[in-house]
Amino acid sequence: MMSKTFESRTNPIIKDIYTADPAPMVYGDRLYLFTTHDEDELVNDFYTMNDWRCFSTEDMVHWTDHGCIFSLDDIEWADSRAWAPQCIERNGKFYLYCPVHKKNGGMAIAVGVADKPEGPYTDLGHPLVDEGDWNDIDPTVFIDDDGQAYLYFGNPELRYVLLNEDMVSYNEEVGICKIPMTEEAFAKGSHDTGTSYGEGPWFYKKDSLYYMVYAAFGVGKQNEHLAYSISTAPTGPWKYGGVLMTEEGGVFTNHPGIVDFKGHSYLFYHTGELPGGSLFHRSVCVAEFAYNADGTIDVIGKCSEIAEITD
Ligand code: FUB
Repeated sequence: MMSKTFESRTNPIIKDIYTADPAPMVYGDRLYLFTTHDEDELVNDFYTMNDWRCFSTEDMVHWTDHGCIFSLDDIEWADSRAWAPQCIERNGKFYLYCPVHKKNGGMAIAVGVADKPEGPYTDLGHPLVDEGDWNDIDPTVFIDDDGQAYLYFGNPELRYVLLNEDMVSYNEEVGICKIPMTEEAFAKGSHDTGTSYGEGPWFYKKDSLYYMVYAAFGVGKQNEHLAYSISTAPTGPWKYGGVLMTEEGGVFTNHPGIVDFKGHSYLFYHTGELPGGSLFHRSVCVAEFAYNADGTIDVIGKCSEIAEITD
């Protein structure tokens, strides 16, 4: 698809298709927003998601729609569920980590590689993470100051691997590490581990603190809220930080993506707010927020207006 431009001063940002699972990435003077894509027509009344999309902006209001940048058609071993991705740059290459359903069953994490943020992405040819279970979804990637790259993922358990310098393999000696799913780390909740951690982790570092933001299940709640945990080390121990966005007014899922861009801090999330919206027809939104002096974050409200960056 040829790219096209549009202006959006209100949430949801993208109004002509349903998008979910936002994953922002700053590269140069642009913010790139990777999303999943909820198809209009559902198959088996379930998430019907075939490709990944990319949008970019210099000011949060004027966007370029780069269209489909990677799809199930590009992954020979996958057949459905083009779920929540994240992209990162290393040594001039771009790596897009994507959960997919394998033709022979179960979920696994694919990697697309490209020379530009907006692709096109080429599949590695095999899964990067494939444990043969259903936990291998929602990858989040981060390169620490010492060059070590981490790929966290998982529902209902939070797990990680240490990526090698090539970003398309991981340290097999260390293997796949399981984070202890404790109430100290993720609060009491109603998901399978007994904690609130659900899925959609978003891992990053700000100043000297590591943050794990995620979709969470509160006790007695139907929909996901967003919560966060913090640590002074990249592999924990994690300490529960609090609720980031409540479930009120949302759809069953929510999914965080956090980034600093031109001096502003943003939380990307999704809702069912577009006309025709539903749990399977979601839309990506953004809210600006500020950190407290000690690194904690107060509850962030869903918002309608998007301010243009003019400074
Ligand atoms: O969009 C499909 C799945 O729903 C994602 O992988 C989860 O994070 C949830 O948003």
